[in-house]
Amino acid sequence: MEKDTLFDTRGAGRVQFRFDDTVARVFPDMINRSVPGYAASLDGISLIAHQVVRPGGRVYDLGCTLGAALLAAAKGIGDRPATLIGIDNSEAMISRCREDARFDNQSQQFEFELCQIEQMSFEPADLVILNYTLQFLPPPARTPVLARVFRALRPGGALVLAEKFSFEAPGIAERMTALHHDFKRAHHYSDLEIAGKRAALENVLIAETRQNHADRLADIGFTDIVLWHASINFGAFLAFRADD
Ligand code: GEK
Repeated sequence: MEKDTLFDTRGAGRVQFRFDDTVARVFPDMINRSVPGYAASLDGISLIAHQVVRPGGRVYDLGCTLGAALLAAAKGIGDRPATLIGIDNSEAMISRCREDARFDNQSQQFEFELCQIEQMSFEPADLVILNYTLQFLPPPARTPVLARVFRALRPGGALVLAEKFSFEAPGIAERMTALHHDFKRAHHYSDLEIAGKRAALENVLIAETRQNHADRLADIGFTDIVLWHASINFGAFLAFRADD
């Protein structure tokens, strides 16, 4: 796995964060060292996929990057046939997925599409995953995307929504940011790298509070909304389209 050094001495030069080829090369290292609980969220996706994906079902991973969440879902689905579709608007990511041998020789069929999540149309689905992706969509686009996801889900189908969270109370926000930075230091990012990445993500990653997310999901019509995973200022919701 190539080590993420994008924000070391060259950090100041990277003005705005983009999911380009330099990020694609180091992505697994970057996300594991930057997102507390990332591996646990993938483990949870396996368990959830095991429960909700029926034989012949369909799974979407929106903002699939290198397809880690799809592989996790496939693990949970086991030998049931299913179609797993990865969507990303980064050419660097989708071309890597298409060449990745891990998506061959499985019971499931994998498809990768280069497109904007905001512009896609969905086929009926058992499970839709947004694993740390919604936070990169412009805020006004978020409700329409989630509403289309809801309509695409079959009754009993589920959404996994993992995000970075913001906090309204300034004291809590400060503490969570300090803990997150300590997490990164513990994973051998320097203060320069932490500051460089933070500046590059400004206005690119726009986090919302847990309450905002939960309220929006409920307004759209999701039921049994639960925060099933949390680690410092990151976490994941599970939400269902009720059975008819
Ligand atoms: C994982 N889910 O490893 N349309 C399509 N893709 C987009 C859009 C958009 N509008 N905006 C951002 N992306 C992955 C991790 S990373 C999260 C998800 C992170 C894509 C973007 O190109 C990137 O690949 C992904 O969303 C976000 O489980 O790096 O913190």
